[in-house]
Amino acid sequence: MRVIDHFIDGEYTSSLSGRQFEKRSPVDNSLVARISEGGQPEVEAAVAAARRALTGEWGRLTLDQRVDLLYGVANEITRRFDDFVAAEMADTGQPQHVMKHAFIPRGAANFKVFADVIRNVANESFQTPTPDGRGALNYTLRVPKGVIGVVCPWNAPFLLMTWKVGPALACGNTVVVKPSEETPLTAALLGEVMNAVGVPRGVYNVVNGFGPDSAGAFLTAHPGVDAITFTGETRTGEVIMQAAAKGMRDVSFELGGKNAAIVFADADFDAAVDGVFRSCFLNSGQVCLGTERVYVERPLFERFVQALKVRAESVKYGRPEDHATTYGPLISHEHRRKVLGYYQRAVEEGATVVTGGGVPDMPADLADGAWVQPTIWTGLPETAAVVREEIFGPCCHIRPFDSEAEVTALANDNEYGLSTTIWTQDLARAHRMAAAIQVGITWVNAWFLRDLRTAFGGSKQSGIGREGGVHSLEFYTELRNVCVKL
Ligand code: NAD
Ligand code: 6OD
Repeated sequence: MRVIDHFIDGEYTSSLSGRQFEKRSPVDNSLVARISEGGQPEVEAAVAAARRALTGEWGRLTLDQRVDLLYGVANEITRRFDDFVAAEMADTGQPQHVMKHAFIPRGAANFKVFADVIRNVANESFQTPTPDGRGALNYTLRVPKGVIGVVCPWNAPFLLMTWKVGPALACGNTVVVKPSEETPLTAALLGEVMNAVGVPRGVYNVVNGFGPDSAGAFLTAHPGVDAITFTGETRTGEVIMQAAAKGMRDVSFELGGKNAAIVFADADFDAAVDGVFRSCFLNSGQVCLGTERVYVERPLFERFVQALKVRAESVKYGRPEDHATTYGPLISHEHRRKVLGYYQRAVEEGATVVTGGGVPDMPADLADGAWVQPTIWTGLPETAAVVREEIFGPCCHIRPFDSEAEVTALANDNEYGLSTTIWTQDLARAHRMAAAIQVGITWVNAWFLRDLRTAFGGSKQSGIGREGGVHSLEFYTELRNVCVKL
């Protein structure tokens, strides 16, 4: 059986304890690999390697040399594209077209874009008047923060990990990554890429393991970690924030969401149905930016619900390698229990189940996978748990609305504030609403259309800080001001 080890100081290593855990396929529950389970000793070794690398060969590289290495990483990911696609499919069970056209290409882009950003960023300078008339020159130096702890979720593992590792390395830091215990494969594979390209040892480290009382908690509590970047659930973020308080370490958090899609009667109907369908059901609904609340202007309501139902019922379940497959399983049986719990709760709260609501009939070879049906509800009050809480599954509640003011208030009435999509031909209205809705990202007539130079992050309980473009530099570097009397 295949074993996935930690990647520490440029080498694959098993755990001192010899402990391993199983990675099972979400598709059929077969054993994919055994994973070395890290604890305090592995975190200690990885943080020590990362600290050494800061002042070693990596720390001595010129900016151009560092940028060239990051381009090399991106090109090597592209050369090993099929390996990354296969690894991510084995981890998540999601269809190959999603991997090939969205998630894996972003891995390469995450290194290139931040190499470009760091090469082109200008530092501020001021000519400061002084009483003697000679003046002074103030300028800033941008320095790496040090060792960055990177704690990752399972839903788009390679995209989300490289979204943090790319800018962290571009800025000259070193990293210790703790991938999700559900999806360790692509983080491990990236170690091979780093070695092939000649990234110095200790710059990129991976420790596998769990969260509480395990690798995640040990890493985030480690005093040798200078800052922590985390993507995952809001409640986990609260725990990590407490760990980071000791030693005054900075945090950047991308957390949960309960995102609204708003469809006006003047919208391009087919585009809106297609966009809302993707935002609800891509990756089986396991996208932080995904839609779980849909608000449709009343004249369009019935037609829209029926059209979305048709699309939801047309998904093709299957193995990720099969070209015909459009829809995969949830990440695990544990997550399926949570999602099915919400499906049950919706019925108890009085929902009309438009479609789905349970487990699909699957052929015998897939029957042990973590499958659930895409699900649509109507008829619930805004107080219902499935309308308020993040489910992180392939489901949405659709409700009619009558005015811009009403739907703006509905969209804002939630503790999360990650993203919104607005479907309308009236761009003046779209701009007005984008300014009024309390989220980090608003899409108008689009969803998950990304320009990596833009600010990305959440409001309210959806996160702290912004990453993307120069905003990532704010987190992954510190500014030192130098004042020179002339
Ligand atoms: P999670 O919070 O359960 O786990 C994320 C990571 O944190 C895992 O690696 C886990 O092992 C680790 N962890 C758990 N407890 C920890 C602890 N006490 N100390 C240190 N590390 C700990 O999240 P998940 O279930 O893997 O991912 C799904 C969640 O992520 C959803 O809420 C989703 O909205 C969110 N998410 C947000 C974004 C965004 O950009 N805002 C993107 C993707 C996912
Ligand atoms: O596109 C990104 O940079 C990003 N962080 C996407 C997050 C997707 C969440 O599932």
